[in-house]
Amino acid sequence: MESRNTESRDEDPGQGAGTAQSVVPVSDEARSALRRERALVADLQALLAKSGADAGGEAIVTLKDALRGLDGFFLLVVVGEFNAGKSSLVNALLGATVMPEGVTPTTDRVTLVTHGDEARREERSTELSYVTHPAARLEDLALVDTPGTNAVIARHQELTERFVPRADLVLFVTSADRPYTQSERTFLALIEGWGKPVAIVVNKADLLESDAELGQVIEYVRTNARDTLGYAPPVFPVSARAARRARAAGDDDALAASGLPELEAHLEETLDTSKLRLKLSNPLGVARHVADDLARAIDTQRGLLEEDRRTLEEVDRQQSQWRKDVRREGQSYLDRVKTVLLEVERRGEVFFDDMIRLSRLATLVRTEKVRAAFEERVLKDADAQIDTAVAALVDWLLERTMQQWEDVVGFVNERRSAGEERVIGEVGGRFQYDRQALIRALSERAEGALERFDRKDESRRLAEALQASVMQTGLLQVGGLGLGAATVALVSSVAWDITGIAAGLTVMGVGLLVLPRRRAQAKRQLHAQMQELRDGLESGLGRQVEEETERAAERLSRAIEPYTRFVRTELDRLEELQSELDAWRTEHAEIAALVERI
Ligand SMILES: Nc1nc2c(ncn2[C@@H]2O[C@H](COP(=O)(O)OP(=O)(O)OP(=O)(O)O)[C@@H](O)[C@H]2O)c(=O)[nH]1
Ligand SMILES: [Mg+2]
Repeated sequence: MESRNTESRDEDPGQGAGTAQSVVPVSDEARSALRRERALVADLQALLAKSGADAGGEAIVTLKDALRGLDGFFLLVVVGEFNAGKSSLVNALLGATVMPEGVTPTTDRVTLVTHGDEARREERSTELSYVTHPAARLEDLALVDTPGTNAVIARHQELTERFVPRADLVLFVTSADRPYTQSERTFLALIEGWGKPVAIVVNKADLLESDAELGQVIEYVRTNARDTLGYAPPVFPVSARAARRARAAGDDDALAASGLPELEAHLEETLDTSKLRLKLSNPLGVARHVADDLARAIDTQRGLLEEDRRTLEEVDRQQSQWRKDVRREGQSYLDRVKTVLLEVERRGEVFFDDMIRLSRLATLVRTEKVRAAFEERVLKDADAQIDTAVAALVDWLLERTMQQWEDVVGFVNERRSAGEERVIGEVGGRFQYDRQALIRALSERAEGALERFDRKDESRRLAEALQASVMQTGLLQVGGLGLGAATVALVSSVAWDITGIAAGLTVMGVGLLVLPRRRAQAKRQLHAQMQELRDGLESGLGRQVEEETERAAERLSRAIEPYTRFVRTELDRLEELQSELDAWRTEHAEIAALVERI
């Protein structure tokens, strides 16, 4: 994107050396309109600056130029396709050969012709020439000849298009032998977009055989121009060539026949009656055009942001769904661990039934043997099974966390491409830049999170965290040595009890009264221990899973947060901008109505 000097253009046609040509407001109304206009344009400049939409600063410069134009010449700008006879018309209007004419694209720079005591030409740059000429007509206005449009040389069209906003009145020249082409229609629409008043000249009228043909051409041009402009502009058939010749020969009839005097009369009348109004209308038209562009930029930005917001909401929705899923799925892993403990308890019951009986008395008093039997028959590989279940939990949790980031990468990449194909000017430079930088950063972070995701490391960390919470339940002490020792102590005490009690009781009595109670007591104790273990494990592991989930969710929202914030603040900013622009439009309409009455 080409960036241009935002201070001012280095050339400033329209700024006259003398102020005789500048428009001095004569009435209070005009003065008030002028004052409000300046404020209005300043407001728009402020809005533009605030919006960041004017990437190259071009609109600001255009507005500045329009304001400066208020103090300058009334600019009658002659435009049209190459070879239509613009330069010839300028020469005819001045009654002198001021501009070179030619059958190939001739005029290669914008040429400002103003009044001067002697004819002089000054090439200001490759884009602009200043010409002075003593013609009386130039005391009222400055004539601007422009390079032709639709020429092979694209730069010509560009120069002219860039000059259009400065015109106070546009003379649109079309050639009678190829009236109103498609590209002329496009160009006229552009002029209308700047709110310029237009008069159309059908030049080279001498090329047509008859008045009837000329009438047809005029009707054709008028109808089509009306379609483009929305109103019927004045259309003047002219032969610039015939007018020049007639003037040189002093032939009034021929001059009248050339059509030029009618055009001149129209120009004079316009200047007499509407010069000030047109002059004051110029910045209004330019400002409206700039405001329309701004409104479009706001719309585009808003559209993009609304989509972004929808996507972020979708991510949010996915996120809470993810949490729900993780919680639910996590429960089934916890159940696996609990099942291992339930199995231990069940085996314990069988063990007690089998162990605590009279016939086992001899074994029961041998602590070591009881312990070995308990470990072999009850505990078995419960430890290893719990380890396996916890490892499965770790794997699953890792899988789920990574998947969450993968989803984010997917959505971010989708948003990343959105808006990228838009032209900077259409969206706004700062906005576009910020948004893309944010999304890129987010995308990189999400992808980085996946890449850096060292499965081994992360799974070791998770496994350690989960095992720590298994430890905290005391499973290892009870389950390993601890559980064995406690049970063995319990069983042994039963054994001593029985032997003690047995001294005063019959064997029958022991078998019937003491043993069932002791068995039940042992089972209750084991059950209570196991219950406590299960609860401890469930809440410990559950909390751990919950914490991990929170952690992952938090990491993700932290990554997305700058983007979310951007979308929110930008939407707020746009809303504010939009309402300011609406207020601005109201003021614009009021001033336009005021100017219309002048
Ligand atoms: N028959 C006829 N030819 C004309 C008339 N006006 C201009 N021409 C010729 O048309 C050709 C182009 O005229 P220019 O005035 O150079 O046209 P222009 O629109 O300025 O062209 P560019 O500067 O290239 O954009 C020249 O050969 C002129 O002599 C006219 O009224 N009748
Ligand atoms: Mg020319």
